[in-house]
Amino acid sequence: MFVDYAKINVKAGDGGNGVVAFRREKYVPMGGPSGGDGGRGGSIVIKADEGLSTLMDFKYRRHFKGKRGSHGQGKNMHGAGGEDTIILVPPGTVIKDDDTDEVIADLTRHGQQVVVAKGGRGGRGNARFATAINKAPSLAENGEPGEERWIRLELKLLADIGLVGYPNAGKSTLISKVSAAKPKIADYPFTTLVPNLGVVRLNSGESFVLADIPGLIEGAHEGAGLGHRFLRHIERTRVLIFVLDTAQTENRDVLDDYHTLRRELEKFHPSLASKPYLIAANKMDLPEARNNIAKLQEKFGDHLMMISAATGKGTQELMARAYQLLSSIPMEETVAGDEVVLRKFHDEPAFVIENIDGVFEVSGKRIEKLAAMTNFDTDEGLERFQRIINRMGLEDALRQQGIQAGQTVRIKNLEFEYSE
Ligand SMILES: Nc1nc2c(ncn2[C@@H]2O[C@H](COP(=O)(O)OP(=O)(O)OP(=O)(O)O)[C@@H](O)[C@H]2O)c(=O)[nH]1
Ligand SMILES: [Mg+2]
Repeated sequence: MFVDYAKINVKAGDGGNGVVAFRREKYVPMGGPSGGDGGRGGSIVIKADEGLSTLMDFKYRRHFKGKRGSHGQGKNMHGAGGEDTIILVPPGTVIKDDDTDEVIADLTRHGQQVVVAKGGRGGRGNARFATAINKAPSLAENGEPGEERWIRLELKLLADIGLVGYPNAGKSTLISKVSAAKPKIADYPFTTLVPNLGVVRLNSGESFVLADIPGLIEGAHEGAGLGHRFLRHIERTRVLIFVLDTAQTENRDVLDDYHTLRRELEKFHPSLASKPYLIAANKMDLPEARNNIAKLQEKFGDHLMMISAATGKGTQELMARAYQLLSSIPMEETVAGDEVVLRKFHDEPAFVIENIDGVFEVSGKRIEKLAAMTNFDTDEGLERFQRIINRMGLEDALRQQGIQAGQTVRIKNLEFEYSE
């Protein structure tokens, strides 16, 4: 089964909690703080692996949860970090944030990888909060929650040359003649339902990858037929071959076919229409084809190659020409390095306040994270929380919104009563 799209949820591991502990030593009634830090949570990493060719695995598994870090322990022992979770995808997979549509990474080569959800850092143990004034703090942080988001995986095949044409034009017949690919061939439209790739080896020893996609019809860019779903698989090709039914076995006009194909490419993405191309005038073994030669020659001149995919006549020459064209175009590097590819962060406000029927709801990643990391069981935890939110400017902002003593402030599942 060929699957080229998936939507998955990734949740990195939470950091382990820091702990409160004190040294116990002989003859020392009250030792210093010795609570260790929690370990970092495991991140979720996506990595390209050439052993894969589809996103089929994600049809059945849509949630990925990272390992959490261990909690800290007494005697200054830090918790162990959670191991990263590695998700393998085929090279050619584009990863997008489902909320923002932003491209997180474009993994084109084997081994490239990107962190899609970062593990939370471990909470600090009380040993880290000791100061000259407070030598025995009973304050420790909880671990930071791991990042979570929905992401989309879109596979765009990595082929050098793409075949485009109407249904029944002979694309699959052609790829089966010039490569080892064995697609289904039949004289009804939309025989090909998913893209086929074939490796073409020229007599000269060179080779390239050819892609055969389902036939295009008018309106394909809007989803007519099957075209739309598969047009993105030729986005990365560097040369196109328009395969035309020169014999017009379906009584259309051969030049109309060509203009429709071009228009569909253009509307799907202008970059498709501007790729270097050749015209393969197919089905030249049929007598009807001869009537159309003159006008094709007039229109395309040098771009035109006459072939019969059925008998193989002219197909080797077409491949050699296509390769020549391909090698004259510089390789476009889509990504630079080998490791982490691209990762964007937004500068978000620390919090947003909404007044819902007199309850002041405070949300925002930073403040929610702080709340999750605070251990409210101790007075010191609560005090520190208040100190930090005031530094963020929360109290001022609440006052600006007209909060009165006795009203409720809610942060996620925590509620506080406001007092001056
Ligand atoms: N006479 C003749 N028939 C051909 C030639 N090439 C393909 N055909 C026939 O045309 C019909 C369609 O061929 P396919 O290769 O399946 O066409 P396609 O372009 O892949 O079609 P879709 O997958 O539907 O888009 C089949 O019956 C082929 O045998 C040719 O050069 N000459
Ligand atoms: Mg086909």
